[in-house]
Amino acid sequence: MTRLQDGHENWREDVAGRANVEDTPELLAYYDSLRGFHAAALWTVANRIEPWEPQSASVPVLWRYRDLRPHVLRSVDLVTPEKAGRRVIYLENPGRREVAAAVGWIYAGLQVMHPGERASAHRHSASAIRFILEGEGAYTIVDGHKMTLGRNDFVLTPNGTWHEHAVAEDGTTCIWQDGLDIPLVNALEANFYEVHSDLAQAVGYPVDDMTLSWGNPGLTPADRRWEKGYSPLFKYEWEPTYEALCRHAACTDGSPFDGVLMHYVNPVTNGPVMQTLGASMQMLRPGERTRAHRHTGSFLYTVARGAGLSIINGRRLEWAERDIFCVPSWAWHEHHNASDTEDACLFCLSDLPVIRALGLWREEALADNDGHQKIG
Ligand code: GTQ
Repeated sequence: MTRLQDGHENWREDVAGRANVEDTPELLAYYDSLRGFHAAALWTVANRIEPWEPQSASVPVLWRYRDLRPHVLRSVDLVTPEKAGRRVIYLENPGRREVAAAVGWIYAGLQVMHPGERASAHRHSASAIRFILEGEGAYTIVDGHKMTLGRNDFVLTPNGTWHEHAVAEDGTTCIWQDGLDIPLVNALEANFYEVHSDLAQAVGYPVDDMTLSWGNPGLTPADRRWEKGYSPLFKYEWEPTYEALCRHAACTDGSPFDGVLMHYVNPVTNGPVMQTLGASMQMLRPGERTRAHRHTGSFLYTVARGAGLSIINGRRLEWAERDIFCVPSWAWHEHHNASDTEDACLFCLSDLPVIRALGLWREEALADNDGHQKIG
């Protein structure tokens, strides 16, 4: 297939059924006159706006925690949460700078807080998943429910809920990963933002009540109803997650592409934790090397445990615990646990609920080279 690019926005393709109109002085004058009426000829852009397959602007990136951490900590000396609103260093994908995305339409940042610090309460149309990377004493209040958070736990702050983050006086410096659908909600031009009138919420329920009530495997509370579009289980803890992975691993070979992969769910619907963002945890057993596949949806991985490497569109990224990396939509990817004795666990944040709800899911296995990519 030949793809010719003429001087301006004319992506010609010499393929039957695709646009292939040569520029002539007459046509160029015609395009100019259309522009005067805020209109244009489809055949000048058709091949670009309807590519044969997804063309992600995002590139595979590895954010090494040991490189970023000192810079994140330095922000504590430079700005206060009061002045900054949120003291966050965000992950900027070189292909997604204008929309402040880490990958696709997903925003992610590292937020740091010292013991006794508290960020103001607010709410917005964007939804968030906050995954704890380090420190003790972090908590988040979501619509009056206080959720305490430890390493590898995460908390939901769904679309429209009041939320604020803090670290207890007797805690330690905490760093967590914020993952939000901000770029998506902005792309849909539907983002509202409100600061709480008191800058803080009252805690209206017993601490951790949502997880205590809704987080019991196979049991649902008889005295509660829940009809919202997101999970009532605001907090998902690491220990039961890891236990579930080990239990499942004991009776499955797992997937050749994903190893042992489990999705976090809304216990009421068994569907994703929120309408726009999904979360999963994936275990790669000692020495496990997955086969390459690609699918739609944007994925941000955080290394919850272990070390290894991933090959993403032929690029080799070596990761260690706490590192973050992304797999853009339709990018080939395969993962390899570097250890022959320890498992590795990858926390994964994605826009899968959107992709699935809109009927846009597609998946393909790599057929060549025993299902492995060539590097370079
Ligand atoms: O805590 O709601 O990293 O609104 C960026 C935007 C966190 C939050 C971020 C936000 C938040």
